[in-house]
Amino acid sequence: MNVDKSNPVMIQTVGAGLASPNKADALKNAALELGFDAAEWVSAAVPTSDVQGFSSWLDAGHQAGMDYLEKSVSRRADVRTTFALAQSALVLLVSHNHVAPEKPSGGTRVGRVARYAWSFDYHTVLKPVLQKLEAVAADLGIQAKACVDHAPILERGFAARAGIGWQGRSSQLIHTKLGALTTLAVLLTDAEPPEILEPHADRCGKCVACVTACPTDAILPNRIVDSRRCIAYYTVEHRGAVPLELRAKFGDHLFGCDDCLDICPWTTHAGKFSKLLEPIPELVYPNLEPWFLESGTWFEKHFTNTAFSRARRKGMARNAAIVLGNLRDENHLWLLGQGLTDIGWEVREACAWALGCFATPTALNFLERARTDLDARVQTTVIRALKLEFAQVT
Ligand code: B12
Ligand code: SF4
Ligand code: SF4
Repeated sequence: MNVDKSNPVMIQTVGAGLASPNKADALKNAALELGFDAAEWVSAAVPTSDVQGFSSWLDAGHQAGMDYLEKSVSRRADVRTTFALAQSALVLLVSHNHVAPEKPSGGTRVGRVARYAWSFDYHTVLKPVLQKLEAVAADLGIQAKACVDHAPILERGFAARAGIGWQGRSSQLIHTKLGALTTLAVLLTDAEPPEILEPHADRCGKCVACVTACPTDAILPNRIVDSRRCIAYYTVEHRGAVPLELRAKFGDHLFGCDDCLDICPWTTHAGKFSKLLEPIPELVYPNLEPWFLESGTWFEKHFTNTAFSRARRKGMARNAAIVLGNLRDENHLWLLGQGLTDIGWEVREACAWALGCFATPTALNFLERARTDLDARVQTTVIRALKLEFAQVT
């Protein structure tokens, strides 16, 4: 992939011109008052080295099936393609280091959900707050456009250059007080950046805890993540079947994965707080049963404005089947038997694998009935399961 080898994109001063330190401070303070846990200014120029780093990551295929990333290189290289007036950015950080709520009663509630998905979708929750911040900026005579995740911006690069934290070995942005469990947002503005902090020093030292904790060895030596091995990728973004060789390593990860963030000493020392994002018990401990029993329409209605909606019912039922296979609790066999008749081939295939993990008479009985599944992908897994190829011994 070709990228511009010239210097960082030079952005001409237009629009609001020099932001007086007072205006810059006022906007930063407004962000903190609105509930963001940290905010720092940075220039909107993107260094060529970051674009090259992103391009090499793509060239190596680390984006797995996230094809949309490949189409966005030039837009990521110059944020003026997102906001023509961009001169500077106020980088915003919000903690999702929640205290776990109480578990609701009833249903089948097993499997771990990553903390960012414990609250209503952060894109939706943060939108009105960011709109308020845009309005404050307008009152200060600054034009601004807020971006959270969806815009083609190398957000962690912006955050690191703003000095708000550093990219740890996990590739996550780490903040000394908030740790690694944070969400990033960027407010692009037409103000010339005020005095900018030095990029944060790397505070990983000799620690390699995140690399060791990753169940699937997805963190590479050069501080990047290979999505083709990452549980967060498979459980959130990936459609279809999950590679067989990774499934046992998923353990009880139902949606997303925080293993490399939880283990980080900066997270373990961080206080637990989340002002803007509130955990919802039904998202922290979801009942897996309706994912096997109800329709996609039911799912969309119940999980609208949640991160689960990205994986859809079929993705969540597939993830649940893998968790149930890894847990091997006989009380869950009926759900996997039910899943063998699912409309989605990926759900039936994952259930066949999971029943193969049990390899008990009841599980094999369910599998016998699925031998004639019309989908070749499902049938292959059923036959392998019946040959006890997936049987897990404890
Ligand atoms: C694609 C994506 C993923 C992918 C790939 C993850 C990855 N590490 O790249 C998958 C689906 C696996 C994923 C998982 C998760 N994600 Co994600 N993801 C993104 C997304 C949309 C793009 C990230 C990206 O561009 N990756 C490609 C790599 C190469 O980019 P990068 O890590 O930012 O690399 C920069 C530098 O390393 C540098 N660089 C890279 N190589 C080199 C080489 C050289 C020589 C140089 C100089 C520089 C350099 O350039 C890059 C740009 O600055 C961002 C949102 C956004 N728009 O940025 C969220 C984002 C990174 N994700 C986020 C989160 C929370 C997660 C999860 C924790 C969710 C979960 N609990 O399940 C996991 C964490 C996994 C992990 N350890 O990274 C947050 C991170 C917040 C933070 N504090 O850092 C973001 C910023 C979303 C947000 N708005 O909050 N994610
Ligand atoms: S999110 Fe999980 S699977 Fe992905 S890199 Fe971190 S620990 Fe590994
Ligand atoms: S766990 Fe250790 S190596 Fe990984 S990001 Fe945290 S401090 Fe850095």
